[in-house]
Amino acid sequence: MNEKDKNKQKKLAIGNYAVARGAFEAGVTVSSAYPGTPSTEITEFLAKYAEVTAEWSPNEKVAAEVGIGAAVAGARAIVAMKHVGLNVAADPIFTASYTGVNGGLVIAVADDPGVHSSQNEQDSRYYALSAKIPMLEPSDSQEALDFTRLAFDLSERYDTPVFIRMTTRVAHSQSFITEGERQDIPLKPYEKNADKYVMMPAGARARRIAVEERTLALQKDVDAFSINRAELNNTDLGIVCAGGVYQYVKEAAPDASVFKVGSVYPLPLGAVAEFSRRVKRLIVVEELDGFIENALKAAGIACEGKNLISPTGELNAGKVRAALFNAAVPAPSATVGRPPVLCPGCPHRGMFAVINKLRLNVFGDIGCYTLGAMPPLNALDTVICMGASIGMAIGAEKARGREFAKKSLAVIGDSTFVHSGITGLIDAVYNNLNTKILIVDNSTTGMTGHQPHPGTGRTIYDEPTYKLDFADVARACGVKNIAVVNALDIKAAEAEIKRQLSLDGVSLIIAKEPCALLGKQKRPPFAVTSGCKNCKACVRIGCPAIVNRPDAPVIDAALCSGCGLCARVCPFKAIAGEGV
Ligand SMILES: Cc1ncc(C[n+]2csc(CCOP(=O)(O)OP(=O)(O)O)c2C)c(N)n1
Repeated sequence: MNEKDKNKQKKLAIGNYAVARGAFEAGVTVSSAYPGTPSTEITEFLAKYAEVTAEWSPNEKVAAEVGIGAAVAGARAIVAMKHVGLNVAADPIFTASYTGVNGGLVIAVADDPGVHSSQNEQDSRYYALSAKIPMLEPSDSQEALDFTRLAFDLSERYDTPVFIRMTTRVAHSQSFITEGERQDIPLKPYEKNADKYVMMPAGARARRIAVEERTLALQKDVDAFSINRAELNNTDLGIVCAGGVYQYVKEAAPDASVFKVGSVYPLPLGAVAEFSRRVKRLIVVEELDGFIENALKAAGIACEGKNLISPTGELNAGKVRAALFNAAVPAPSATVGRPPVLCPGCPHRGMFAVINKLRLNVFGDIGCYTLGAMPPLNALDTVICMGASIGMAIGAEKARGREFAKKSLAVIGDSTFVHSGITGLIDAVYNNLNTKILIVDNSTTGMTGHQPHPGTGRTIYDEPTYKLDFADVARACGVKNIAVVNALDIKAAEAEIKRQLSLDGVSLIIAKEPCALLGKQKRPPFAVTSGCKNCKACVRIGCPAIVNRPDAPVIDAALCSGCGLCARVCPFKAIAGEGV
């Protein structure tokens, strides 16, 4: 094929598409995940292949178990999650390292340096080290495709799950890929093998030795993997790097010699040692912690790294240039920062207006409703991780007593309640507490782009399925005080929340109203009338459609979704529209 024909076959793709494509080409038949930025699209793309059965699982632990089960049953399987999802899935994954696989198993994990859309900036590479699971890190979309294919081969060759580590930039940046053919990988036989798959102490002790042997074998072979390569150039400076950082290094230091690490665990220590002997000065350029640097130093390879480069935040070519050559750090671009806000018409907004009016202690959770913590609502006291609202409300009640619970609320989204809220609810009932819980049910996983979940009654393929009823769940868990309110009818919701707070025992209030961006929620816009006294009550709900002019607020008709919340909070009935 000539160059022109080859170029014709190239297409632009984001890294996450390339991971999905690589898995497809590797013959994957099972894909499971819980959504999370920046990993979500991997599974959305995989669901488009007829040869793959994909699912949104209720959380990452279940997703990992589905993948492990599929691999043990002989299929090639891929599980995807964001970095914090790996915390949730860590339990099965650590032991799957012991059992090994049958069909290949790849776990794609996407880190978020710079905390663009997460609650922390943790570095997943430590999971590879700690669980003794190989981890490959691509630096662009073509590598994302190729490394994913390779990961399946390694998984089967070394009998281990394999991580693909993505970061926000690689996951969401577009670069050219050339697609290949799908491999025809027959299902491997299902074999009963309790010594390998039943991890009781005696069996686990034996498999623990197998893990060490596998790690030694990998460590021996990894220097020769072609994904680890030295690019010799000017030998005054040698740089070791991996993943997206490789692109920054090539731009910032085009003349330097570079060792590009493809497998961040195990690291190609022999090959890097060889490289280090050829260069005068060796610097590890890596985002987040000095993971590679520390490993090199432990192996006796002298290098620099975190003495020059911050362990916090996302790197870019400018920052790398500044660190390597003592250059000035380029000024950030002149774009005006826009803090995230709840959308116009978001049903969560009304609930926060009520919560603020009642002056409650609020244990928050993760989802669009986390934005209730932003001004002018400032309605959340805590946000830690998915599901934590209920557990933390329980802890606060234990610390401060039952009456404190009657002035407190755990606020949790519908997807988050399924993900990891139900066990907290059971805890509250089991321990005879007063915990008050508000599910803000907008019928979708809003934050990550509208994925369905078990409470929506739709699958990843938009097929109908059993719709989990949260009131039924609560009843089955032993909750006596259950109420369902309309999230837009804030007067009735306020009365019900007040009533529930006054009751003894656990309460679950479900505030229902679909996300304003779902389907056709748009109603005719509202408008401020001449009765406005400019009291700013409507401005305080923080709707982006309300423009705070000095003489009187104005509603931007192009942004207004017609939810009517502003009209409901207006004490002078000076906002007109339909239905209020
Ligand atoms: C362990 C973990 N997995 C995934 C995410 C990504 N994530 C943040 S919020 C969220 C769910 C939000 O859905 P929901 O609770 O229904 O609230 P909504 O955004 O719709 O208001 C997800 C998947 C995360 N932060 N942590």
